[in-house]
Amino acid sequence: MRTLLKGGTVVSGAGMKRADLLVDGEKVAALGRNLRQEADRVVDVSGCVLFPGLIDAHTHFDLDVAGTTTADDFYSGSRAALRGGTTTVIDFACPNKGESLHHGLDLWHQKADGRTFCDYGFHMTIDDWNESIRAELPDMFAKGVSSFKMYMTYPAMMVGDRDMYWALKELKSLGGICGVHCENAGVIDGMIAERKNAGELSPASHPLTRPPYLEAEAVSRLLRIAQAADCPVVIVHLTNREALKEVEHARQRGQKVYVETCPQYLLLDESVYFNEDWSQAARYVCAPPIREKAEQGYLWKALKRGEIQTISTDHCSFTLAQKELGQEDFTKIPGGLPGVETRGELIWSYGVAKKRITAAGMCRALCENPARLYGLFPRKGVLKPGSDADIVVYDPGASHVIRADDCIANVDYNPYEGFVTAGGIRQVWLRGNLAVENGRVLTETPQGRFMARGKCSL
Ligand code: DUC
Ligand code: ZN
Repeated sequence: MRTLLKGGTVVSGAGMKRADLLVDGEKVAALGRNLRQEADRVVDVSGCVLFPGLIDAHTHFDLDVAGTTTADDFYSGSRAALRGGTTTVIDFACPNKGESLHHGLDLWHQKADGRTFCDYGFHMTIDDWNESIRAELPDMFAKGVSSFKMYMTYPAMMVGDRDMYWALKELKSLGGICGVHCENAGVIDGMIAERKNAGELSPASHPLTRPPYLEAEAVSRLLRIAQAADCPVVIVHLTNREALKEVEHARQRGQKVYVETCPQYLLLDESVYFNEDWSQAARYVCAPPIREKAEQGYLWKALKRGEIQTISTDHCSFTLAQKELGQEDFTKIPGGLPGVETRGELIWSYGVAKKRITAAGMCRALCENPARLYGLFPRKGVLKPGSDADIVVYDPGASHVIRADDCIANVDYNPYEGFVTAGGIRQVWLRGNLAVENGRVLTETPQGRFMARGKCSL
């Protein structure tokens, strides 16, 4: 089947150009002005902007957290992702401490295979360091897992400085890349104990016990450990200016550092936690917390200057009933927000349309850079002959209001309720198949494929 998408403007990380796009089967076949090749169908996309399918390199589907399981599994989460223009997710496989990486990988395949609507890959969480985990690493690459994750907080998952150093050294020798959750666990623990002793158990205590400087401290420490290991690293979900400064220092020393941020840090501010209505405040609990409004501007500027490479969501959704597990104690509120369904429209509306970043900058942050960073480029992240025909047809002339009621993720609230979009997603194509049109997911059965990924090329 050959499909010609005619009259649109195609975006890449380098810029925008008017071009028709010919799709043959699952692949992009040609790109150019006034293409005349024979096609089985012609789709008029005039006035629309065509992005490569978006990549969300930070999701948590079907994850056990704080005595409960995320509301979205691979089925509902990936369907919501696709509706939002995301044609590839990279989720975090999480073996428990004491379990093997292979066990974690098998478990994540069981959760995802045959149940995922978009293409998908896995990062592997390293939450333990010993000889048998070290010995498992080469096989992870052979099985298509080329990126890893470590935590500097959360007792169930965190690794200490020595183990992080050894793990990074090993990843350096294997050519792997590692994302790290940076927050200072010890001081946060101390601050939480103080709040609890004072009886201050509402969500307002959440941001106060995880201040931005304790994120910056962990970023600084991680980057010194990475310096010792001579290994590139990714700072995931970076939220603030002081943390960015630590990245700048490391880059000045000659280190390779990649930075990810998320829509919640670009668009929301910490006043959400100070709402008198418990349920309103609790729904925003995530780690790191949402920061002061001033931080948003620093993040947008860093994106514009190319100091932040990617915007992912950290989609980790819980229903309002699940959030109530922490009604008596803010530390028991399961942490995380939904986001996978709204990222593309939000970043266009509040980034591109407001001239904070360009369309090419959005394409770099949501498509090209994650594809390069996580070994998917040029199959994903770009529209050129030979790449997968994953396409988002974006209509900049449309507009709608984001409402939880209209969303299909398995959550009964939306952190961006009432946000007005500039433009909207008209169509989403997954490997040459029209998968979403005007907000409706057309495919009834999950068509997503596991993506065995190569090494970082960013
Ligand atoms: N932060 C969250 O809020 N939830 C999931 C994992 C994380 O790092
Ligand atoms: Zn996360």
